[in-house]
Amino acid sequence: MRTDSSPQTIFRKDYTPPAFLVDTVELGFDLHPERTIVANRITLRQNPASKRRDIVLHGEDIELVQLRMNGQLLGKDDYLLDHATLTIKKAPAQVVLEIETLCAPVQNTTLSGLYVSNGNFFTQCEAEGFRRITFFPDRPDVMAKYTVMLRADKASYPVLLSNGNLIEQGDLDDGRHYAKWEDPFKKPSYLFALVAARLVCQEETFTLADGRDVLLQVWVEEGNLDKTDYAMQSLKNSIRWDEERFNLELDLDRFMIVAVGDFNMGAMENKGLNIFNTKFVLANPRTATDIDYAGIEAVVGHEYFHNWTGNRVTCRDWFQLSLKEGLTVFRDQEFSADMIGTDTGRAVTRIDQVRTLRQAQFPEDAGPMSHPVRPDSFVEINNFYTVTVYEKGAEVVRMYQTLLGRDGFRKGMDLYFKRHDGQAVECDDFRAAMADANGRDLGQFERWYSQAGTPVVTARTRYDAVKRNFDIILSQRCAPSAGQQDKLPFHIPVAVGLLGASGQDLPLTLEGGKHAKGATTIVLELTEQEQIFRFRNVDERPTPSILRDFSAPVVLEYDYTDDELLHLFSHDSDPVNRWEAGQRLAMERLLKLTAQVAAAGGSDANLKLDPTFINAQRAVLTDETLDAAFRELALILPSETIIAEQMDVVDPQAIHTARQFMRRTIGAALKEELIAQYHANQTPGDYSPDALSAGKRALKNLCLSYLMVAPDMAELKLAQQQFEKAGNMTDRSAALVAMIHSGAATGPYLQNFYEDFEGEALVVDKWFAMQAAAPTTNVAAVRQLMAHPAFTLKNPNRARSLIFNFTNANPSQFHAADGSAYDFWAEHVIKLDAINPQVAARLARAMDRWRRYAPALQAKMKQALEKVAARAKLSNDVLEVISKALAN
Ligand code: B3K
Ligand code: ZN
Repeated sequence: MRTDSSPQTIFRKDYTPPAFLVDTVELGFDLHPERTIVANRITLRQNPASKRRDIVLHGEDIELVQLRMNGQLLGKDDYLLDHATLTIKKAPAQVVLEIETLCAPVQNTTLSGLYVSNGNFFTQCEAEGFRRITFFPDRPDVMAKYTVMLRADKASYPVLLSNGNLIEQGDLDDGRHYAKWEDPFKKPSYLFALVAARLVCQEETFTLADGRDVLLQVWVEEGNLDKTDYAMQSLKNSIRWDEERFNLELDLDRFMIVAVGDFNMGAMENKGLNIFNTKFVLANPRTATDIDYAGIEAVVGHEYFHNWTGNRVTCRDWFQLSLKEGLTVFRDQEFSADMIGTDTGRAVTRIDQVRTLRQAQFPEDAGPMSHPVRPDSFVEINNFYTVTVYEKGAEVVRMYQTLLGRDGFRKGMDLYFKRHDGQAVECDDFRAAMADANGRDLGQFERWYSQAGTPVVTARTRYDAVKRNFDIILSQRCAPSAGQQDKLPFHIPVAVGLLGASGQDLPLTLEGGKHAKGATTIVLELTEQEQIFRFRNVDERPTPSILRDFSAPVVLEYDYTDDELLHLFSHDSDPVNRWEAGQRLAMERLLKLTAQVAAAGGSDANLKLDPTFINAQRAVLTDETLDAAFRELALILPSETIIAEQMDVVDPQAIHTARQFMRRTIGAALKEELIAQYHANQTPGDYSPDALSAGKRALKNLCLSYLMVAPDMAELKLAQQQFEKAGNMTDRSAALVAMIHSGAATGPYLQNFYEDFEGEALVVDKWFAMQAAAPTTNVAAVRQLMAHPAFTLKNPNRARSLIFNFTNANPSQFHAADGSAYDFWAEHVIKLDAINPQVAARLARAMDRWRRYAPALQAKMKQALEKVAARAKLSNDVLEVISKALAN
């Protein structure tokens, strides 16, 4: 909470090295929910790289009991203490500080620092939570060795965990016990963790590539041990994968994952002691969907991979966050793709990544919170754990691999670790390692880190039948963003292929290019504002397939004809561009239909969908040579949010009506084929989350959802039967969602689902989420759901399941003409802010794109934003988001 100081903007250019370095940290915890005593003994020494002599320690919401310097008790005149820092002026060169503080974990609803969840103790220190535990130079470039002594009541907290290795444990008086942990590696404070809890674990000994045996544990509450297999399997797969792909080994004797129900984000990579949101650990076929399983694999991988990219080599300052996050997301994406192992499987994961970028990152890049992958300033760093830093950051890392090749990328990684193991470094250091290891100049590539906004690449082509030349003229531009009026050209890899009339890939000869003979995809490097690329020996006018595999995070403009798009949609050997052609065909039509609905005052009475499009959809749906997972993606229409991003003035109701019309029309026209595919893609037998089975379920359930747009009795029955007979959560929840979205009476089914899963918090979250996102659920219905006894604002998963799914995934209701949902939003940003500023600030961002709506909606949105802004007591988190939204 903002108390006696107004928010300060912190700038990357103001970085200075720490005045003092910390060598060792000895922490002692006497854990008690109301009153925990923390004893902290740190050895510090002057940093030769700094001229300053003051020791500056951060501290927040903790009470200082006692402070000693080199054995001497310090009095109030010996240091300066304010709400955020403790400063000792002109300290000696070598210092031992002994600091005793008090905190009240059970009162800590922010879930940052030390807190209590369901009676157990957990910590979350990234980015700046360690200062809520003890006074410390809480910045990532201060790396130290930690020893941790935990003491707590043995009956209530039988399990005591911290980073590294357990070196001692035993009983104390009064029913208490202790455990002492030592982390052999130097680490920044944000990677500290402790757990004191009543938990049980699944454990296993695992042999590393070098023959060493390590202990792997997954800790959960009793009663959840039947849901830990997949997390454990994913952990073992992650360890193996990092050994094989990057030659990186687990460096500890023990690696633990602990699940907690109250958690602000997905998971946290604390050294040797990863703490996870239960959502990304717990799964069995009865409670978890295919998407949940995929999420567990990705997040377990992600946190494990951080052990090298983030922990061994960490960030110099928080502006460098993407150094570890972009790289680690890229690594987890590659891991998930390799786990599927097929080319189409890999493409399907790539398509998912493109959808996320368009759904969330492109809008962020074009909105008030727009920032470069390496931001230049922030008020609250927690607001910068964004899709830009993570997902666009991963795209930037992927482009190195596209430009340098897989081997070149690996060389760059090897050099990066060779140079920087044990250090806190910058994004520039990573780029330098990539460049130096490959003898390449990547100077211009730096602009991907420093310039915000999504570049637009425009392509034109010309064919010379006499000379047999095909030219692709590429140009680039990027709209201005906050503080960046003029953008310089980016270094953009544009992968290109050319299709002949019968759909085959033409062998490519690029003028001036050095490519393997017979290559059918070539990466063009666009570095100037405009460039011409000439292909020789082209016998016929080809159809260009541009930006294959989505080789750069850009918007591609090319004036494709419908015929060309249909040609690509049926033949492109690059599955990502094949999918993309279908999206373009759909988007063109969706935008036209939306305009027609708007012009007709909201009516869909006279809309038409051309048979060409329907036939193309039919062809893909019934093409048994294609993976089910790919067919499903090819048939999903662009989301309402993505459609909205293409419009100058957004009309959410018209978009919804047009998209629903299109779905209903496809559903009716392809009814027979949809039913046939529904039956052909059943997955009888034991549930398995593998990609092939998951793909079948996805296609089958998409068929069901199309059939359920305007269902007849037989279709309704199909959904009801699936709901009743389903042997897994994927099918069960898909049937229920289809019923809810169809507007059919679902009361008893919802009730039945709730009763079956009342005791499974993650499934109750789904129950709230599916209702919140249904276009039939208005704000009044959401308010009613909030009165349900299972609802609470205090648990982030629960708050997100209902409130965020309504504000972010139900646009036609959130933007109801009377503005009532905006009032609801303002009310809950304010309520949540008093509990948990990080969660509140995420909700605050639902209004980011308010300026793009019709004037009447805009005015109401502005009012809601101003209502929040007018509150006297806002966290810096929310204040930053709201003031940026309102700023001109
Ligand atoms: N590094 C953490 C995120 C911490 C978020 C702090 N607000 C999880 C991850 O990216 O792996
Ligand atoms: Zn991460």
